[in-house]
Amino acid sequence: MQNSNSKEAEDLRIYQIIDANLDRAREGLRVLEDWARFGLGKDDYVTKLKNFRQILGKNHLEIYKQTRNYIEDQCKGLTHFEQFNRKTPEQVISSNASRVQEALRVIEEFSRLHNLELSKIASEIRYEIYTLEIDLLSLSKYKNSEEILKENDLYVITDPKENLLEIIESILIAGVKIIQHRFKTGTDKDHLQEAIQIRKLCKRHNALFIINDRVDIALASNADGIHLGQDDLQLKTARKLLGYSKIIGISANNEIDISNALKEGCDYIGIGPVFETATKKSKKPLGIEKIKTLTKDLNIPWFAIGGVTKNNISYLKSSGFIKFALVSQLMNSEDPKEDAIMILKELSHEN
Ligand code: TZP
Ligand code: MG
Repeated sequence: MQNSNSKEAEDLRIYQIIDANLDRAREGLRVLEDWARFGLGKDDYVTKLKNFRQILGKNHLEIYKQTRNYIEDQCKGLTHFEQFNRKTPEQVISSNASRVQEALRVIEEFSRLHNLELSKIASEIRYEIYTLEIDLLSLSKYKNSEEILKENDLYVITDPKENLLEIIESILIAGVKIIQHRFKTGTDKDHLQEAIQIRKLCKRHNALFIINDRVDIALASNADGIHLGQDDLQLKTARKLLGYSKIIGISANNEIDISNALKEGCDYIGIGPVFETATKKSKKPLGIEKIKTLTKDLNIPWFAIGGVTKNNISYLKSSGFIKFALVSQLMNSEDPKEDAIMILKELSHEN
């Protein structure tokens, strides 16, 4: 049987553990809260995280605080090399969410005997943090993709080519930041394999990778988003399957389709064909004036598509168009890198 002195000493050691872990959990929550606030501007998540911090603060009893230096902590100031590897906000979110989860688990275990209320609170918050971590990561990924779409005016779509990967690599080196994989013939197996390879190249160059038509291939290749035409899956179905971390783009060429796409929450629109194009012979060109009318109140990114070339892009720009999507100009180019550099220069904001 434990005598009363050793029981008291044990309690103090437990209180010290709880004290340290309440601090740890609250610090980690603060990191997540600040990212939700300044990084994402998500008030609902800020409120939730603040509330967790306050609940833990209220339960940080004086008896725990008084044990802070009860036993000298020999491990104080120890760091782990992984701490220095955290470069992106996503890494910071993941490691701080883990920090909170671990600290809460320790509190849950050690407070069970003498403070069941705190043990239950720690357990409840820990479960909420598992979901919240995924939400914050999805929101961060989505925000990053949204920014790439907003900041870049050239969107390149692929065509089947023997040396497709080479072409893509050279235009990524040139500075293209948005690639759509358009794969209309061939097997699903080849489709996915090619998508995975392009995805790797895009990731290396920090470029957005979008899949045309196929939500399953987008998921399997871990693409950043999907592009859907009017005959493809509906946006709301794609959203259900893809979740909120992925970009969804829509092809639209009339008022109704544009208005529906906006209502359903699409992230960008491809509008065209501007001119006649061999890549999509079946579609009647809209022409510049019609596109101007369709887009006059549009306040999400939209890309003019169809017959856009290095020779007409500055004219289109002077007509008020800002963003462009193109296939053949770069896919059939003798020198895709040089052409991409030239077009990007043409589209740069200094011009
Ligand atoms: N959607 C409308 S026009 C078009 C698509 C996919 C094809 C554009 O291809 P190109 O070669 O840039 O004219
Ligand atoms: Mg389609």
